[in-house]
Amino acid sequence: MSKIGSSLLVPSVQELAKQSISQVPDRYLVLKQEETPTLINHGVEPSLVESVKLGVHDLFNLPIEEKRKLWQKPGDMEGFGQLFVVSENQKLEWADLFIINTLPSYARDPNLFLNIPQPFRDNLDTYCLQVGKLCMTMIRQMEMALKIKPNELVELFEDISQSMRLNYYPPCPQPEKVIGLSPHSDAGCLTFLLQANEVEGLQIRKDGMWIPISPLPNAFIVNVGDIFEKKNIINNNNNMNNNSSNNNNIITVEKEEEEEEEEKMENR
Ligand SMILES: O=C(O)CCC(=O)C(=O)O
Repeated sequence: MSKIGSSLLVPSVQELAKQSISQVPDRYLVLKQEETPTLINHGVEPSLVESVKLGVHDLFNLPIEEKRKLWQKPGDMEGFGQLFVVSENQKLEWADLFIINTLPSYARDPNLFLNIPQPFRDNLDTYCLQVGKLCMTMIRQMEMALKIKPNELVELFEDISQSMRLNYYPPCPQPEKVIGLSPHSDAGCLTFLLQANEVEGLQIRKDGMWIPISPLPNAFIVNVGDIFEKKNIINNNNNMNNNSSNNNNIITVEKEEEEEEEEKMENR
């Protein structure tokens, strides 16, 4: 499995924030974010989601000595650190990230995955499988909504890899002068963004305007990534415009009858 890229090593923002500094180091200062569907009733167990949130909280609160064991290695992207840092002069984001390949399981770095404390590691494992299943359900529904030949997208994306990014934004003494995460599009197929608490900050760009997104309990923000958009523009030039004009941004996953039957069988 090839690496997804690399990033220069950067310090822990969480540790920096602990130093009760009144001024943010120069490197974090910046001169100074589309409506995306919010997904509820998604089938990922609420208790599992809560355990994962707790696990993320505990992971970022590990002592720095423990976190160092999970830090990015030079030339690698997985672990604690930041993404796309290519120069020592580059402005940094006011965030600590933890990046990990999650599926297929053989793509996991055992040195990293097996060092994630329990029970978070097992919960993460189950969570990733459930989100992976949700992703395929969404893709099937998008095929129908976009009138794409059945299974065409499913076949394209069913073996796609899954990775996870945990973003932690420590309190900042000069919040107006930094940026938590720079404006970006997601490179992959679909992103399921789980907001861990009620703190607002996420903005999505639509029609040239940045729109604040208020966190909803037990909901995912679903972002269509670059790969999916490109594939659909090429394959579905005409249908795209005609069928994607649904203004209702709260969507629920309707389970297909077949899946419901499967579940009934499993629960017997
Ligand atoms: O942490 C957030 O609210 C935004 C996360 C995000 O856009 C990303 O990780 O790509």
